[in-house]
Amino acid sequence: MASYEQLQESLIVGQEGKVKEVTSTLLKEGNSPMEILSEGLLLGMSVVGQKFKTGEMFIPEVLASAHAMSAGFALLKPVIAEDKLSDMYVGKVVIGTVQGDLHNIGKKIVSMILESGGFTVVDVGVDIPTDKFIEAVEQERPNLLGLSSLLTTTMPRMGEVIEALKRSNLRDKIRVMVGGAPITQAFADSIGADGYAPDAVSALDKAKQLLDQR
Ligand code: B1M
Repeated sequence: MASYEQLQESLIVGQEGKVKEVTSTLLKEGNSPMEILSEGLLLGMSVVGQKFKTGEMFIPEVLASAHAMSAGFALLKPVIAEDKLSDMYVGKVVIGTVQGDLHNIGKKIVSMILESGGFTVVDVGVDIPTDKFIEAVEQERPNLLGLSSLLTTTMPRMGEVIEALKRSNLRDKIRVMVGGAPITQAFADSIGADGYAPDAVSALDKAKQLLDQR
């Protein structure tokens, strides 16, 4: 029998093949894909973050873990999509990571969970300049704009996007949700975002709540 601990350990040491194998076994053994994601992959990745911070792991090792995480996540994605919480169209979201920031994994997971909850998601990618977000909002006309940032140095870009929405007369047509490891509710409030979510599952709840408030 496979375990979440095994999955975490193989992710931490960046063994992509083993991560795929344990993820598949956990799925075959009937574990919930959302639980495999949160108890296995996400917990493993948070250990990677701590080890990176304390200097026990370096960028090439972190990247190996990130690749392993993506490989495991790719196996879960179709199953989570099949398991849709709702088939109803809830709304449209444009989501991206702000300029200067290349972190992709959390945003991808948030996108996937929003899709599984019935949202149509347009993921514009990472390192997205403010004007590209404005273009995407003008083009896609989403109900919600999602901004992700993992670096304290790129957090201010979120406020700049909100200011640019105001200048383009788009602010009152759209809800803005922010998230990422360094983001807090207090920061979200300070830049005038409509909502903040600490993780992907609460991002889905928050997104629905924000659209209900329209
Ligand atoms: Co970077 N990195 N990294 N990194 N990296 C962090 C963020 C860091 C906290 C590590 C540390 O020091 N402990 C630190 C930031 C410190 C700070 O700003 N205070 C850091 C640093 C310093 C850097 C570099 C500067 C390192 C360097 O080059 N010296 C560099 C910056 C590059 C750049 O962006 N310009 C860098 C590079 C990288 C890699 C490329 C090696 C790799 C990214 C690979 C990739 O994404 N393709 C990487 C990784 C993997 C990490 C850690 C270890 C893990 C991030 C991750 O994927 N977590 C990270 C440490 C950490 O966060 N613990 C770290 C898993 C993911 C599922 O969680 O992204 O938090 P997360 O997403 C969550 C929530 O935050 C939330 O939901 C998600 C799912 O539950 N969420 C939202 C995210 N977005 C949301 C949006 C929402 C709502 C919720 O609404 C729209």
